[in-house]
Amino acid sequence: MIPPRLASGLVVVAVLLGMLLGGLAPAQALAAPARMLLGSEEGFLVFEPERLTITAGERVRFEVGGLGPHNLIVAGHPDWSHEPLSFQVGESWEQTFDSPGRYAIWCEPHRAAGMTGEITVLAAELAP
Ligand SMILES: [Cu+2]
Repeated sequence: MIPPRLASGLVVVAVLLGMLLGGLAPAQALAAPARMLLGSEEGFLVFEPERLTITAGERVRFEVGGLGPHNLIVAGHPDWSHEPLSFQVGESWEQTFDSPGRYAIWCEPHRAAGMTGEITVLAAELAP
């Protein structure tokens, strides 16, 4: 058993070490990816959130949230799109968006049903 006082001291050291390393490493590599659901958990044919704003170079984790099949088409960017249909709730992939701009997105099978959205990629120098 580690005495409680020593244990809390170790936690403080771990947190400080984390902050130190966090300050040295590129923030981008450490930040958790933004997350977008394809299909809501209630089964609605939507992206959640419908609009997402990120910074160039940031990655987004796309995850099937409900009743598929869904895919992701990014206007003008077949390289960022995920054309294969995903059937399984929880299926996910990540994509990095490196060019600033506003990009319409949609799910091919459900575009007519309104499953559309937008991803805004801000230039890194404009980011807060
Ligand atoms: Cu869909």
